[in-house]
Amino acid sequence: MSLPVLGGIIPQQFIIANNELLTALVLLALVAIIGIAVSTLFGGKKNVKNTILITGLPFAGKTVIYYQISSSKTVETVTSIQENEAEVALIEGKSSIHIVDIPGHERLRFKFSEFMPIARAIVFVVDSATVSRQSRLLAEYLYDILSNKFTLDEKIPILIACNKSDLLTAFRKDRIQSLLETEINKLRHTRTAALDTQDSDGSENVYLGFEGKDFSFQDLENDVEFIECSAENKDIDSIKDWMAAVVL
Ligand SMILES: Nc1nc2c(ncn2[C@@H]2O[C@H](COP(=O)(O)OP(=O)(O)OP(=O)(O)O)[C@@H](O)[C@H]2O)c(=O)[nH]1
Ligand SMILES: [Mg+2]
Repeated sequence: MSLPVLGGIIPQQFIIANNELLTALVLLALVAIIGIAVSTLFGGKKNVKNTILITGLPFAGKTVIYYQISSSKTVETVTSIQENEAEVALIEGKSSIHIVDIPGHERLRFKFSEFMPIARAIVFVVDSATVSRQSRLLAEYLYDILSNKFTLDEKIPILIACNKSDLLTAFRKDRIQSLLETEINKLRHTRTAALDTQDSDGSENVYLGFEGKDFSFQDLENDVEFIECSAENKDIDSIKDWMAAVVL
């Protein structure tokens, strides 16, 4: 029997067993299968965004912090030459998060951009004792992170962890914040003077903050928080709490 279901939309040679109703049902089933596949694929991607990146310049304390969070151990470290990755259950009973410690070496630091598509949050670790000497380098790396396409589009929250607060020469977080703001302010002009193209690491030549106003982290759409910590003293609960809060 042949019902005029497809009304001649599909050429006769594609009609299964000469039955339009059967053909229509098969088509519907195909559309449903494709729909389910697409929603699983894209719905799943959202769940994949449970990665927290630990970034910062060399010697800031990233790997020590990474091991304290992932295995509650204090380890002797050497300069990282590749990233460390772990699944960590920050809150008992809650699903685990993926933590990635990115090497700080200038030739490896770009790797942070490879993880940006799955990044939920970023911890930027600063050595509070050398911050005045390193302010330019810190601002440059931070600028790359803040102007990254994913940071901007998804308003990725950023924690600036002012580590090594146990050292007598360590700067307090307020001073670190204003040093970084001053340095980023200077960088804004040079960065935006470059050609209006996207860099290979995915950072765009965006002007951070408002034109005609000194740069302030408060002017960003991202939530940027500063905390003081000391991996040496195992005083990193503020990092763990922040991580737990952003993935909730
Ligand atoms: N005093 C003090 N030293 C620390 C603290 N955290 C880390 N360190 C020391 O700083 C040095 C560098 O620590 P790492 O964790 O290896 O540094 P990193 O940021 O991973 O460095 P790269 O892998 O080179 O990017 C080590 O000697 C640590 O013991 C801290 O809170 N206080
Ligand atoms: Mg390291």
